[in-house]
Amino acid sequence: MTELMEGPKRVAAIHDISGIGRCSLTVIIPVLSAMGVQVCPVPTAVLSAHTGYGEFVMRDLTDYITPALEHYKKLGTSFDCIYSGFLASSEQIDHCLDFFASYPDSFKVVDPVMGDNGTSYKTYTPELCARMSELAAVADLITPNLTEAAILLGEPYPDGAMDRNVLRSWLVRLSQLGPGQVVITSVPMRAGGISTVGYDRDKNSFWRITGEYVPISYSGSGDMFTSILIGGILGGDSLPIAMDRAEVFTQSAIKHTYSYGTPWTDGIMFEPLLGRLRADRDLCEYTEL
Ligand code: PXL
Repeated sequence: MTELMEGPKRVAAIHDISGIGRCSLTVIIPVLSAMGVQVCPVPTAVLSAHTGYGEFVMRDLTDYITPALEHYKKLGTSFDCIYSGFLASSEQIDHCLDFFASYPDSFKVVDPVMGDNGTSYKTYTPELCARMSELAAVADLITPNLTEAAILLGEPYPDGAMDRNVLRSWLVRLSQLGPGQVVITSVPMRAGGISTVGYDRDKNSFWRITGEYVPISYSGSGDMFTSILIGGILGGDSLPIAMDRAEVFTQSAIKHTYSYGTPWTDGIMFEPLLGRLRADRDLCEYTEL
């Protein structure tokens, strides 16, 4: 009889930790923990505040990832999933590649964090952006926003709403970089609304979840979305169900935050809502793209 693995699933999260502004590890750890998943943080940098503040203090931890990986290998630690995000240097691409290669059986998720709203983040060099496709190449799932999808494909940032067929071709082309599953977040659609769209190459299926437009984009929303997506998939969700789970919670956290009128830099307010991540509901809001 096959032995069932007991206990929470374990995710190595290769991201920065920012003191204020709710993003990366300060979102990923509580969200995945609330879903019953253990997060093992592998910090890429420590920042006083995320880069959207313009001014911040940053300590680059490029020399940390490889020794940490060596330690985990020595201990024989296994991870159900390895999830990379904000990186502090282009060398960290090599360190992430080593991490992924050391765990061939883990579910590999790359959030190719590089920018938003058509511009790249302050600390992201052209070299770091150019090398992000090397990480995408080894991933099972990537979750770029529209800006990051355009950078990965070498396309200009779309200056208007997107057509369904163009979007389908972007999803397929991103998958041709390597990953079997691709999810693009925050896409303004020509048919109306802001959508999250997904593609599963093995099933040759395209999915779309339509969200409500809120005129402000809070830091950490993408980290929240991808964390819930991972928690759902590790719990057995299909891609569209996990997308729906992630979209519904993230939307409700965005609306919750909006009601307080806080600046976008304060990030997505989720603390009062975390308990809901455990709640069951019908996850059938998706449609075919
Ligand atoms: O949420 C993406 C992100 C993660 N980490 C840092 C950031 C950002 C986006 O601004 O600045 C430090």
